[in-house]
Amino acid sequence: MNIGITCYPVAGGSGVVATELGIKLAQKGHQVHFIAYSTPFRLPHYQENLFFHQVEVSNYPLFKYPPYTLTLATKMAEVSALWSLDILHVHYAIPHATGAYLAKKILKKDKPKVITTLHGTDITLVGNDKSFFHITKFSIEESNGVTAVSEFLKRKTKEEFELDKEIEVIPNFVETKKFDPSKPPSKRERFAQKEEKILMHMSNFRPVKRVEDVIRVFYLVNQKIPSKLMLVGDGPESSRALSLVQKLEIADRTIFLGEQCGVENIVCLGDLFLLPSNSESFGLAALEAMSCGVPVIGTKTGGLPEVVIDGETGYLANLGDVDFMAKKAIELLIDENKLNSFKQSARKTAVEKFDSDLIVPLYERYYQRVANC
Ligand code: GMT
Repeated sequence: MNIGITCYPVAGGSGVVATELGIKLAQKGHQVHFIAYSTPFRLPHYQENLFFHQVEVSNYPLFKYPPYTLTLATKMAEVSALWSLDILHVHYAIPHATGAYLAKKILKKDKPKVITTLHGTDITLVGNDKSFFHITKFSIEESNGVTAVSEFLKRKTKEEFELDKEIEVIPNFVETKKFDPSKPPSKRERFAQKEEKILMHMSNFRPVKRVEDVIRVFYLVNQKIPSKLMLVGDGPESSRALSLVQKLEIADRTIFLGEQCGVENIVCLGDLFLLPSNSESFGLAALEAMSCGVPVIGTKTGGLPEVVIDGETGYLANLGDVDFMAKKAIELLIDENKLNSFKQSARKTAVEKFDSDLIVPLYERYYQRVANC
């Protein structure tokens, strides 16, 4: 099939899923056209069947706010016509589903069919901000197909927007051959002594991630167990995180790595992964950690319970219950047998439930179904 994919090209779960999906589809012989304002950050330099089309952002002086959705829609229409796209798959409702709707109006054709994948904050944060409510609801309703990355997100979307529309749940996936604990990662000794455990967190450091909870959990764990905290990513909460680390006097045990490429080499160094978010629609970072054989300590909110099996591949706590998370982390880290069994279960779950070879065909089947409607 000829497939257009639009996503946010910067670091972040939805961009990662869209890019990895495009790469896999291209490997399987589909022609994949990315349409975005810059090259998606996980896109390889060159791969057969993969194309990138840049959306211009006009800086004409009259435009205090450049109308990105309009240039996006124009580019979507151009690429759809030129490359006879069958499917235009947009990730994140705002503004991508709206751009796709406009592109279809420009084209005045039945093809391409528009599929919108909802990732989470497009619904939980952006979508129900009153100023975006109607356009989000409209753009979802006008899509030919809609998918959500978890049952939680499907329920939430239907409730928030009072939608009757069918939403297909296709969970996120991980390439378990890449996020593989048996591959030797970057040198562990660069970050921690042999006897020290490594706790890991990776996110875009937005308030929803509760990075301060990550640091407080580590602070309690570190009082009992020689350990290091590795923080991967960057974002608006980075400065607060840095201040808290200094206040708690654990700066010598905390490693801020910032945004990184090749995170599979870093995440595999962890003994435990911390994700105490307010609400994750899925928690792709947790899945990538599990694929590396790293158990997850997170919160029993949102879609995370669909990924992490409480008491088997990690532990899930009430929101903000830092003491419980620290207690469970210590329990695991001092019991080598238990830790190993959790590590094995985490890897097994990722391989058996969320491997890209299992999930990508679900998208292909869904494309076919929508294309034939
Ligand atoms: O995590 C973020 O804030 C970024 C966001 C995105 O759209 O890039 O992530 C969302 O989509 C990911 C991929 O489907 C999910 O794994 C994350 O759970 C979800 N984030 C939230 O729901 C907060």
